[in-house]
Amino acid sequence: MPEFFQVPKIPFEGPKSTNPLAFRFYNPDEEIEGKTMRDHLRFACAFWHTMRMNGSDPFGSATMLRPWDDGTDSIENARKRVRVFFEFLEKMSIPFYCFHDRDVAPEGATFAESCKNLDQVVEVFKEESQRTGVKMLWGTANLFNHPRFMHGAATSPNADAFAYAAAQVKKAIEVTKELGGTGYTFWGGREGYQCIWNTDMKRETEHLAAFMHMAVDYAKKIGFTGQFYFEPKPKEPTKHQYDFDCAACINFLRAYGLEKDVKMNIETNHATLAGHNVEHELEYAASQGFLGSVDANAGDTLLGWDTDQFPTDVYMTTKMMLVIMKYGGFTTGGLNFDAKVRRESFEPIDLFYAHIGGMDAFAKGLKIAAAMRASGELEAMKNARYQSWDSGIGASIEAGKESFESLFDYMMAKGNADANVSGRQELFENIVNRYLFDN
Ligand code: XUL
Ligand code: CO
Repeated sequence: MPEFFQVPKIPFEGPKSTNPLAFRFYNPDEEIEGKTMRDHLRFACAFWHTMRMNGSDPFGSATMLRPWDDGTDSIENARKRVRVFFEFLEKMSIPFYCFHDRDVAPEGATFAESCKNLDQVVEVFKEESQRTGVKMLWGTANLFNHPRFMHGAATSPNADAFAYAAAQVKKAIEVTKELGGTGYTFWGGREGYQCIWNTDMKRETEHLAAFMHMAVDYAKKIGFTGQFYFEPKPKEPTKHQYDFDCAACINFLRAYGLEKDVKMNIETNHATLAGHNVEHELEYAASQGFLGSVDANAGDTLLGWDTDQFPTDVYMTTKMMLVIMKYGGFTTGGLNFDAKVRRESFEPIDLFYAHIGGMDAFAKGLKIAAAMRASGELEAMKNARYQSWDSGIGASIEAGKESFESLFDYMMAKGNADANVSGRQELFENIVNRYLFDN
């Protein structure tokens, strides 16, 4: 088989290496807390970005040099892209991949033709997955590109758009099952609205719930045991997305009885668009029992849209790994690079630099987080802030033994609350930096 990239398999060379095509920290077999880095991080590559982004933006046309791609929508070209993709995954030691149905296979003139196109490409995924051992992390359906979804899919005022989307997701779940995928993601796409005057919000959210129930029911029927994920994003493309953030999504899942079947897929750049940090979203979801998977990327601090950049900030990856490890790590989920190279980074080799950077940033974050966990220093300082809850009145409140009346009597007798203790934020931050510098 021809090689599409003139790049050798990326080796691990250790922290002293200056080879730009080597890992300095990502050493897949290295064990941390009794588990390999590969299993902690469960990296996945996003087909839509790595294989399909052509560098166009609203002001400029395509820039990417992709010599293997003939630029057509033919099935042959689509099948070839899959071979190229797996060569990349193998060379990068990335164990998982994700795709939308329409990234991998062209839309046909009819729904039946689209399904047939997809089957022809899935055939190659199956072959390549068997050859390389690289597996599907999660599948999904593109319910936002085609004009039929201009008003949304499950939340469209057009019942036929809903029906088309349902048919498409049925097929996408089948394909995910066929490829042994361990998850299926719902990202809202256009599930939201632009204008309250023409929108029946209640009806639309009920339709979205009905849609997800149909997906869960069908998965059970065919024995698809993968985890469903809901991916929050507050805006873009619509002004008000119904899946704004983890809190909104979890409320939606609980309100409509989906909380047992759907967890969260949390994306860094979506968190920042919602005015949160990703660690906030991770902690919120995980503490409520909804941590599923992560779309690992980064936004630009000065830009207010979804720039989907590769994550390189070790401070951020450390915070992310701390939450993920605190809640026992990934089961079905992983770190999917929902990230694209910049329009100006148009050569194939930039795909390698980008993924190496992201993987090393997370490997380093994992190591720092493990060192923090091993010493327990920060955890102990945090726990000390809450020591008033460990005994006396605090322990009694936590045990459910107190009421407003008993606390009224308690304070009447005591006269005043105990003095507060400093939060020591700056000290915490300095200690965090010590771990960053020393590990
Ligand atoms: C869009 C986005 C999607 C989902 C999958 O912002 O993140 O690519 O991850 O549909
Ligand atoms: Co995403």
